[in-house]
Amino acid sequence: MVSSTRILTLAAACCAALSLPALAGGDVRHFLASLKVEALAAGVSSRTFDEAMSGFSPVSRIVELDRSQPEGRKSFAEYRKTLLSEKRITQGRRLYVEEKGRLSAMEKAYGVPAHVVVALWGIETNYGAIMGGFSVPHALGTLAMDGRRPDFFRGELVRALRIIEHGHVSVANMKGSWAGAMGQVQFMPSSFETYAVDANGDGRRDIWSDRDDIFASAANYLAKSGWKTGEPWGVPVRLPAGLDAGPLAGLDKTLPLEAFKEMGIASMDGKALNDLPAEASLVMPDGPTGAAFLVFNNYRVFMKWNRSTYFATAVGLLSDQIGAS
Ligand SMILES: [Ca+2]
Repeated sequence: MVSSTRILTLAAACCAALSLPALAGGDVRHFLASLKVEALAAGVSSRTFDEAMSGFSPVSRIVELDRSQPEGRKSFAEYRKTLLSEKRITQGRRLYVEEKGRLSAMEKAYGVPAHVVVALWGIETNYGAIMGGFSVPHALGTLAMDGRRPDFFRGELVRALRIIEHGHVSVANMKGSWAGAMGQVQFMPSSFETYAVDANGDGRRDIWSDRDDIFASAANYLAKSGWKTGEPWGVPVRLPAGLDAGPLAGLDKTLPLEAFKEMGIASMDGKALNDLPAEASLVMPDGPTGAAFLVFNNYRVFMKWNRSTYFATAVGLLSDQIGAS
């Protein structure tokens, strides 16, 4: 049965979408005309533009999703349970072994460990299974017309068209999330232009279907964002009873590891924290009563990929599970 609240929500969503000036045909034509001038100036051919934007009108589902942001009602404990399922861990371990050849080449080239790249791939798209089924140009066009950060999304759209122009992907295969994140590593077009790599030398940077390119592109992103080879992302820790962790927690506070050790903070099995980077921050995604982690430089690198402690911690924990296999 559909509740009345649900009906009201649907009605609100429907009318919010319909009230968009973007949905008026004349505005779409005007938008496309001015966008085309910009795209052509950025090196996109008229043919590519017409093919990619053919039949474009703002996608009301995307407007709805965009307006229901921000997420984050879930606790980290719940998020972790979903993302670090047994199935995802097992599959990650299997792929880590199966893809040893490609992953070793990637490790050698970028200094980023294989288990970290496999974990990112697993968290982003469940190892390529869920890339999002939206046309990236149409999704970005919708967000560019929708008023929230129009310049950002318009710039991303022009880049998306340029990626097609350069032959990295066809219009039909340029699929991604509703927010325009593309392929198996969910790069925005600007990240693609900066970090995507053609690792197998076929002239295309194919983050949609080529695992050489997918692994190398993810590793290149991390390497260029300051990854320190040989350092861990972080470590789950146990706090001593009675420690008031609230004022210590947060990425804005960095302390010598020794200071945390002196407070009695230890590894989960109660052992001393040795062989770790000299500076750390304490992260407690669910607040002072939840799980605690001491994190290092490479955790901040995860956060350059996605500015969420939930995301960064989940990638780190999954990488530990995969690496321990
Ligand atoms: Ca390639």
